[in-house]
Amino acid sequence: MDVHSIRKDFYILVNSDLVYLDNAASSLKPKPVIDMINFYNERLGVNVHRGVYRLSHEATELYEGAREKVAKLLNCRFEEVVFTRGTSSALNLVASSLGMQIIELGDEIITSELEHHSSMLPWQNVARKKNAKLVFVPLDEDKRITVENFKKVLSDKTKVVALNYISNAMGYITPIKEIIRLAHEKGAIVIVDSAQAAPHMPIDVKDLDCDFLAFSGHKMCGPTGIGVLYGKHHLLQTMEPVEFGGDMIDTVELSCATFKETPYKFETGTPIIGGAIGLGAAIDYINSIGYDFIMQQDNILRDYMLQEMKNINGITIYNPKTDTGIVSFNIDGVHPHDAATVFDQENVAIRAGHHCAQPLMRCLNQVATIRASTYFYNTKEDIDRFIQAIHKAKAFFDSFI
Ligand code: 7TS
Repeated sequence: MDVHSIRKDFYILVNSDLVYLDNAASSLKPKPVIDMINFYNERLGVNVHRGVYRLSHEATELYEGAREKVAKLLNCRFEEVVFTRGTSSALNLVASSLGMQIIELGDEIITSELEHHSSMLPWQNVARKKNAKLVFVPLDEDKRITVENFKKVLSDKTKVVALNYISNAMGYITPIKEIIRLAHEKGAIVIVDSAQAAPHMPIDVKDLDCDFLAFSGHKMCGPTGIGVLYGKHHLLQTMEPVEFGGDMIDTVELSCATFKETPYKFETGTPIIGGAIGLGAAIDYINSIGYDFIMQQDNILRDYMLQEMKNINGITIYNPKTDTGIVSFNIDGVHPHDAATVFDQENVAIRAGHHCAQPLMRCLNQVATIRASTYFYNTKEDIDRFIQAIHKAKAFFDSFI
């Protein structure tokens, strides 16, 4: 696999000198995905599940075909794939539906300070409404979730465990399989936030044995506005819908209604048709690249980036032992948002901020960090330009001292 030929699929990479290192926020979108979304809009453009005419039948086949692609990607059943707007809405769906049904006074919900807000806040809400307790896995000295520390908070009161698979701010891979095994011994339900994992590593939900898992299309070469909630079939069946209206019903009386089977009872109204079809194309694209290549690129670029960054005095790296291509750092004495303006002048796109992980920022004693995050289309030359931008930012702000 040749990175330079892969880059030709990305308009911005060919037609500008952009160094794109904000992949943890969103990936770039390749031409085959854009073509497929255009195909739906231009050639079909109609609603699904109204299959009396040919166009609608074709759109339905593509929409449901995308669900099949997701099922194959995750190694689950077709009925276990619910399309959502993204990871956030998938995680909210589990909490608002299952969470509100099963959590009772005094129950414990385990999460961590390493979570993206989307993995933590839906459970904060459930805990507040049900007088349950949120319990946080103590992070180790590197701010990692470990099995050992998870055991310290797991108890007979644990009903739900909501954790990330890969941290968006630190790039750590959570030892989730062992955590799931231990949680199941206590009868707890485990929800895995895989927003950062799905783009970068193969996921087998049968092997993990997770109860729920969520990810977004836009971080893995797909469009914005589409995501997936995987749920074990028997659990999805027990869950009540949280949105009511078109498309999700069987029969409607004036004072009651019955609902379709999962996943359709959770996909209210006209679904995210173009989004799902685009996600299907993104899965095909990722499969054509291959997770082996993606992980190899992440490792090569991570090692090179860290090696080069360690040679620079006056920067603090918060996750020098990152497992992925996500590196969080600050230039000593410079606010990350100020530094970000210099990166932008160099046409190097990184993210400066709290990364929707304010509790983690507090653990790091920072208000924000600069985060560089790679994907398979990045090159060592990109990292060189990024390193130069750090030097420029340092020189610029040093001149004020
Ligand atoms: N969980 C993790 C681990 C994430 O990284 C993100 C998005 C989400 C959940 C929410 O996904 P969404 O598609 O619903 O927004 N993370 C980031 C980020 O790190 N920078 O911008 C978005």
